[in-house]
Amino acid sequence: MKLHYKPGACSMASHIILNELGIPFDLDKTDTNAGKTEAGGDFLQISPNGYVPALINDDGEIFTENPAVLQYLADQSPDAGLAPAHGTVGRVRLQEALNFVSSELHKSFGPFFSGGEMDDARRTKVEAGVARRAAHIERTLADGRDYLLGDTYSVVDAYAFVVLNWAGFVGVSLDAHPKTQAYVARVAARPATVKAMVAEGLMEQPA
Ligand SMILES: N[C@@H](CCC(=O)N[C@@H](CS)C(=O)NCC(=O)O)C(=O)O
Repeated sequence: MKLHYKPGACSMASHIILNELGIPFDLDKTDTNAGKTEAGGDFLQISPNGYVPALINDDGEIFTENPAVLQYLADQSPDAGLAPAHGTVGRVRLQEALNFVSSELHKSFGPFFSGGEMDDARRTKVEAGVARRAAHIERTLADGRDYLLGDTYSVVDAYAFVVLNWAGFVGVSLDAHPKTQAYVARVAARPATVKAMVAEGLMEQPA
């Protein structure tokens, strides 16, 4: 398999899950602005929408869109238990959570990365939007569960972690959401997460 990624971007969720599953894979760092991949490919030929992640399986099938890519990966190793079985309430809960992270939490960070300057009023509004979505994560964790689906880690935790971790990079405080902060730290400490962050150049290899 090959994962097209940008350091620290949402594609890191798939990178973490590939590590969690121990599936052999290659990484191809992608410059989405230039539409070029490090290996010399024309990224728009691979993924016409021009954004990561794009996952190419060993049959040459290309998958995009985080919720689909993450479920595809989980389904490669069902025994690893990173997604509930198809046709169960648990699977619907996973899809519900993945869609929330994708269309609500992830997109609420969009203005920070769209390149335009934000004046104070706009920034306050954007931060409030992030806070509203973080409050949903906080409510989900309110019953003391360790992960978004319960006590078991699943693919949505990798995705939620990557997105919530952007808060620190863009200077948005999660102090009002202590369970969410503890959750981010919990997922950050997993060896598969550390390995992906080191490989993407986001942190030094811990001693
Ligand atoms: N709907 C897509 C969105 C993916 C996305 O927003 N990717 C960002 C990185 S987090 C990206 O590649 N942006 C570059 C661009 O749009 O040019 C998904 O869920 O996979």
